[in-house]
Amino acid sequence: MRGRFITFEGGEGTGKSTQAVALAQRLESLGLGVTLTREPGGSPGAEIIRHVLLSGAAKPFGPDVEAMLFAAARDDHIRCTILPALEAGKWVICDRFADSTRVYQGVLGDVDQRFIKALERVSVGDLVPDLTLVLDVPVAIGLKRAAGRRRGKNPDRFEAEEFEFHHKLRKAYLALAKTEPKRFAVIDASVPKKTVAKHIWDAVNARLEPTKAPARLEDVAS
Ligand code: Z5A
Repeated sequence: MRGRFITFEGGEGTGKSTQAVALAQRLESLGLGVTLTREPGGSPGAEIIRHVLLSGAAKPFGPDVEAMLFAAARDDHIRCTILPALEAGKWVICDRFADSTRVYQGVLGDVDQRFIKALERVSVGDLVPDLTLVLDVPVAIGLKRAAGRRRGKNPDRFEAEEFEFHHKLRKAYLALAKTEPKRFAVIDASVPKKTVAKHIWDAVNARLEPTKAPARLEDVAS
C-alpha cells in the first residue's frame, strides 16, 4: 500500500521544522515507517542546489531561474527520496514542497503562472500531497522566532527580504489554502509548541487516520 505524503508550508519562523519533527516522532511511535525530509534539499543532488539557492548565488539570474532551480532540486528529491519511501509504504513528512514555489516565486517573484504550472508538470507530475499543513503566525512573531534561531548569523537569501515581503507571503499562503480546502489545513502556530502539535495531530487524525494504518511490514512479520 502506498504511504502517505504530508507537507508543511508557511512563512519564516512559523515552526515548520519543529512541528515536522514532532509529527514524524508521533507517527513513528505508532509503529509507522516515516521519512522526514525537506525542500530545497532532501537528496544529495538537491542539497547541492539548496546551497546555491540559499546563498543568494542564483538571485542575480532572477525569479524565473530560481524557480527552475527549485524545480530541478524537487525532481531529484522526488525520484531519490520521496517516491521510493511512498512505494515502501512509508509516511513522508516534507518541510516545504511545490506550494513554496507557487507562493515565493509565483506570487512574490511574479513568475508567470503558466511557467510555474509547466515546471510543476515536469518535476512533480501527479504527485499531490495527501495533506498540506500551512502554519500561520503574524509576521512579526515569525521573523522574531527566525532571528532567535539564527543567533546572530546572517539571514539567508529569503530571510533578508523586507517586512512587506513577509506580509504578502502570509496573505498568499492563506489565499492558496482556500483554493484547495480538501488538501490544506491552516494551523494557528502563534500558540505554544505543544498546542500547535495537538492541532496538527487533530488535523492528521481527522483526514488520514494514522491510528488505523498498517504498521511497518517488518513489525507485522516479526
Ligand atoms: N523556498 C522558495 O523560495 N521556493 C521553494 O520552492 C522552496 C523554498 C522549497 C528555505 O529556507 C527557503 O527557500 C525559504 C523559502 C525558500 N525561505 N526562507 N528563509 P529554510 O529551509 O532554511 O527555512 P524555512 O523553510 O523558511 O524555515 P525556517 O525559517 O527555518 O523556520 P521554520 O522551520 O518555520 O521554524 P522552526 O525552525 O521550527 O522554528 C524557528 C524558531 O522558533 C526556533 O527557535 C523554534 O524553537 C521556535 N519556535 C517554533 N515554534 C514555536 C512556538 N509555537 N512558540 C515559540 N517558539 C517557537
